[in-house]
Amino acid sequence: MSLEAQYLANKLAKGFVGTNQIESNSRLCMASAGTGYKLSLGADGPPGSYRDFEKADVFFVIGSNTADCHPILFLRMMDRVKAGAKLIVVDPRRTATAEKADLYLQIKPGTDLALLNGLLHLLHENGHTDPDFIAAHTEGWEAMPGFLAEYPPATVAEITGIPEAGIREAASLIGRAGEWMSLWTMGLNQSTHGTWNTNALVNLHLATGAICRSGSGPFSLTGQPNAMGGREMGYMGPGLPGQRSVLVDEERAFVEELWELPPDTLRKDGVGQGAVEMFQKMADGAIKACWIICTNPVASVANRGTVIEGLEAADFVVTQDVFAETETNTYADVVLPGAMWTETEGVLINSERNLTLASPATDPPGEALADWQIIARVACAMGYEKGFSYESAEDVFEEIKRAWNPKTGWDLRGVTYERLRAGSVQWPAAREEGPDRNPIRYVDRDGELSFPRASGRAVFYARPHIPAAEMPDDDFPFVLNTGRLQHQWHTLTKTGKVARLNKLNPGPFVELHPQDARELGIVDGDAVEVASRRGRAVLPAVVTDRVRPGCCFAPFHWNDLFGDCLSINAVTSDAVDPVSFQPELKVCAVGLAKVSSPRRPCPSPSSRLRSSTCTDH
Ligand SMILES: Nc1nc2c(c(=O)[nH]1)N[C@H]1C(S)=C(S)[C@@H](COP(=O)(O)OP(=O)(O)OC[C@H]3O[C@@H](n4cnc5c(=O)[nH]c(N)nc54)[C@H](O)[C@@H]3O)O[C@H]1N2
Ligand SMILES: Nc1nc2c(c(=O)[nH]1)N[C@H]1C(S)=C(S)[C@@H](COP(=O)(O)OP(=O)(O)OC[C@H]3O[C@@H](n4cnc5c(=O)[nH]c(N)nc54)[C@H](O)[C@@H]3O)O[C@H]1N2
Ligand SMILES: [Mo]
Repeated sequence: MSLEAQYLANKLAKGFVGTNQIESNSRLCMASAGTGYKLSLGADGPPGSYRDFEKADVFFVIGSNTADCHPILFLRMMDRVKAGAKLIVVDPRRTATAEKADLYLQIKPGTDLALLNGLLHLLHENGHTDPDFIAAHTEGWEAMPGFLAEYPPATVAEITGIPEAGIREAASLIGRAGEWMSLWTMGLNQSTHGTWNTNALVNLHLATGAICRSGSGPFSLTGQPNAMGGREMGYMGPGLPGQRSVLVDEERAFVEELWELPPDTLRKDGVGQGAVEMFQKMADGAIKACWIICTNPVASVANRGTVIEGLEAADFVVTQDVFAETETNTYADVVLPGAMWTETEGVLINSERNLTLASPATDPPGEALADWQIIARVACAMGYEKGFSYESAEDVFEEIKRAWNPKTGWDLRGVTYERLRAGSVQWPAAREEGPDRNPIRYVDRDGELSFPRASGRAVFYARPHIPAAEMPDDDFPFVLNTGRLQHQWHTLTKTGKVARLNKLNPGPFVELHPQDARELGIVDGDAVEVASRRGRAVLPAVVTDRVRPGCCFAPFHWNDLFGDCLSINAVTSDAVDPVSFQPELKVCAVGLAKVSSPRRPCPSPSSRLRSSTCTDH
């Protein structure tokens, strides 16, 4: 969704319908990073920029398959690596990214907190921290040395499965680096302690003073193209535009004024606990109707059985998509035709706060309209003409700019459609005549650093290692990891229609280690049942030592449109992080078994939707 559509969806829900029940796929994606940043630094969003890639001496890539999922950035990083920078990769699966590492740490799934604490233990022990930075710009360090004493290399090696030498080598590379960056994505976020992962990673930067200066900093790679914009528009949970929240009195008052609403219109109650809970509430009958825009939750939400139950129980379901056939549209009473970003105008904001104006390359087909227009028209038809009579996306953007937030530095005041037509602009952008690039946050014009917290200081949080919510046991002895492939995008509504991409990544599979395959009597291509406490999928085996023994991996791209028993989200766990409410999509306990009946070939994409219940194969 464009920034304008995200903004209007939230304005309609919170400002006019009067519900705080709005969620977005960021809850499956960036919620933990966003929540972690807010706690550690005071505001959401990375403090640095892509420019930092050109100055870093060490890249610490953890829980991110950058090569496949952020390929352009990966090439930028590899240019720097070719020039001598060192690349450390932490991932339980030996990905294309890991293949390029100077130091690859094949971590046991879900044990990153132990590693991060263990690295800080060594940085401290080796005298590689920056006491001046700690004293001037942080709080909470006093508690750290005692806490870190619990994470000596031998203990960390035991918990993480990473050899002690590898842990020491990583700490030494980071400690000796002049500038270093950490990059992370879903391997850290999609965890029941995802927020803590961000805190522990930020701790490393605070302790070494490697933050808010060129070439250094914690850098979460955003998933969806405009998911940063969405976070800034407050399109999930308690969010309000300009990095605000309904939970803060002054922020509600500010937005009531912006939206020309009487004081105390916005509710502070009824804020939910994430997307998973929202579907549970639908299943329980507490939520009666929903409008799903630009997301395909029947395929993408953890433990999707709850989503299906919710949609079946709801009185009224509206979906709004650019394609007629999606797993979720099947459950809709009304389907609204959205236009694609290539057919409309709208602003998108990327990981490094960079605003780009998309302009139409072609007209939308049939009755399709830009998402913001559909939302505005529905709002007007509901009687809210006063708040939703916009002539253009640009009108909406001009209103969005008024949500400038001096507290977090969120500032688009200097950005106009006209300026964006000439090129992209990175916020904070206060003035039209200001620079297009504003690469470092929290540093004022005199070079003074102040974090957006009352004390101006960032915080060290001591975050102990705890196991994932669901660990393997006798019934479900394997750990399932899920994620992406280089040539497919999420639920395949777009890439699944491109023959060339389907040739490169033709179908679903489950990877398992040769040792496990031998014990289970499985060879390449065998149909394997992947079953958890919640459901099952049947996928062809790929036997590979890319995964650790005891672990398996399946991409989540293929779902009901492609056949029965393919949806890995019928299997995944919906246990959530108690702080960010982000579900655990990377660790869940499963059983693996060879399916003896001959495997049916995977049908090609077809219009025929299969039943969502997977009974027989
Ligand atoms: N080709 C392609 N690119 C994409 C997308 C796509 O669908 N296709 N989607 C976009 C979106 S929205 C997102 S969010 C990003 C996601 O980008 P990534 O997060 O890089 O991709 P994933 O494959 O979900 O997972 C990343 C890695 O986390 C690892 N991992 C699993 N468990 C753990 C763990 O416990 N610890 C650690 N350290 N690592 C672990 C996995 O093995 C995997 O290699 O990609 C974006 N880019
Ligand atoms: N098992 C497992 N599950 C996961 C993940 C994982 O790693 N493992 N990752 C999670 C993450 S990080 C993410 S971001 C989610 C992604 O999950 P989703 O957002 O549900 O996945 P998409 O396939 O990107 O769905 C986008 C939908 O919007 C439609 N669409 C595209 N463009 C437009 C437009 O301009 N307007 C409208 N109205 N519709 C449009 C598409 O056709 C599609 O139906 O998946 C999550 N689910
Ligand atoms: Mo994502």
